[in-house]
Amino acid sequence: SEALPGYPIFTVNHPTCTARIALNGAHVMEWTPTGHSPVLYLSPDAVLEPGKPIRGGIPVCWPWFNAHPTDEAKPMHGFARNRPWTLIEASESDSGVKMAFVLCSDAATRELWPHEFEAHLTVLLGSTLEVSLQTINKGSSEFSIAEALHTYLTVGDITQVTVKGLAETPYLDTVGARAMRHQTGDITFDQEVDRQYVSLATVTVEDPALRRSLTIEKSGSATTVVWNPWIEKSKRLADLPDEAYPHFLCVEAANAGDATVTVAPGEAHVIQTTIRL
Ligand code: TA6
Repeated sequence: SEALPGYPIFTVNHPTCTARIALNGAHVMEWTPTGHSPVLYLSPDAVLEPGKPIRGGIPVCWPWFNAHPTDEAKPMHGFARNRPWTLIEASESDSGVKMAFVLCSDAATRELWPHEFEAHLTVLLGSTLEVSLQTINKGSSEFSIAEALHTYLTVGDITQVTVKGLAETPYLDTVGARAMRHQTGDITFDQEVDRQYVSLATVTVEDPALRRSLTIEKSGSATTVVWNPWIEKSKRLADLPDEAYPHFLCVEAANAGDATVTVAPGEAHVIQTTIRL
């Protein structure tokens, strides 16, 4: 792991890919399949400090998405991305590297969310990237979660990108006054986009500037969030350069909005995203 005192970062060097994963938030920071340029976007201004979310890679937004439903003082996107997880497995095969992390309820999490849980993040790093988040209810009453694997993808030029797979899909537009709208045709970008699509579908990101297409498959996810902050919002984000927005797009496997997931005692729920070139 990298020399950042008190902030372990695991570096993966495998014939199929290189990657970096921070213990803070079990956060996949970077993934670069061999022979390709980096697929995940990591802000050069990302803050790498315990307890802080990392701008880029795949933030684990859990057990709520965006602001806490009733208490604005609680952290945006839940607490999983701000907590130190525990590495419980790291293994290698010809196809890549598997790493598994766990976050268990404790006094600190109970302050924020009064439920007993285990959260398991499993990452398969190879020529494709597969990230699974399993929620286990270890308590005696059911609980509901909202969540997202908040993937930041590197793109060459957002103004040339086309997102396919969400045509004719309803979505919650959260830019300005929140409103339900209907997607006609492919998604293109000429302003801030922050949309929660009600969709189980596989999404393709066509990026002519980098001459590549990325395919984002999902399971256990009823929502696909598509976000680019554009100029004004980028200027309000201290950990993102103002001129960075043309070079990334978030396509997130999520359960957000009305698609919260209820987990009964002793039961488990899994959300997964797979990224392939
Ligand atoms: O995924 C889209 C979104 O909800 C945006 O509204 C924006 O807030 C983004 O997440 C980033 O949130 P963060 O707390 O990481 O700055």
